Amino acid sequence: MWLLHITLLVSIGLANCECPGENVFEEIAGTCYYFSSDRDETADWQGARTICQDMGSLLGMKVDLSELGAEASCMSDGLLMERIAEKGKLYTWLGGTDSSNEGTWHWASSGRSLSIMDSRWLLGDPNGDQKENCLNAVVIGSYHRSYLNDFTCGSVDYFVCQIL
Ligand SMILES: [Ca+2]
Ligand SMILES: [Ca+2]
Repeated sequence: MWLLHITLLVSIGLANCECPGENVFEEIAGTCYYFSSDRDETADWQGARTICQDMGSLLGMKVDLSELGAEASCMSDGLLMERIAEKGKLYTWLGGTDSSNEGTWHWASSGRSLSIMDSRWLLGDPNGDQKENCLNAVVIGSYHRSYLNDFTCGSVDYFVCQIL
């Protein structure tokens, strides 16, 4: 399914917009994101990473699952979490994991750490111990907000890629 989108992306090319492929990536405060929910595209965490990275290979750019807390995208972090909530999907993969060292979270692409004290975690999360080693954004409908949540890596869900 995503091959179709890549073809679209390449055929549109790097036109005059800041993010490559018109209507493929969405710019939020200067950072480019790809929301798979716009195309009803789902994958498990590793599969989602691969899709993001393959996009990057085709574009000659570094693309991976989205990360929060990078200096270059600090302006867009909060807006991204809001945008995920607006998209309305319950779960959206982000690029964090604690699979290599249970309880120690880091962003897979950059290697930067993600504190379990970060205020963006859902109250009580991370809570999955060895069973939940991948990071998603969970949308709590009654608050219209998204929060960080550790989740089963094999779950097939929407995801958001970022040009890093
Ligand atoms: Ca875990
Ligand atoms: Ca959890």
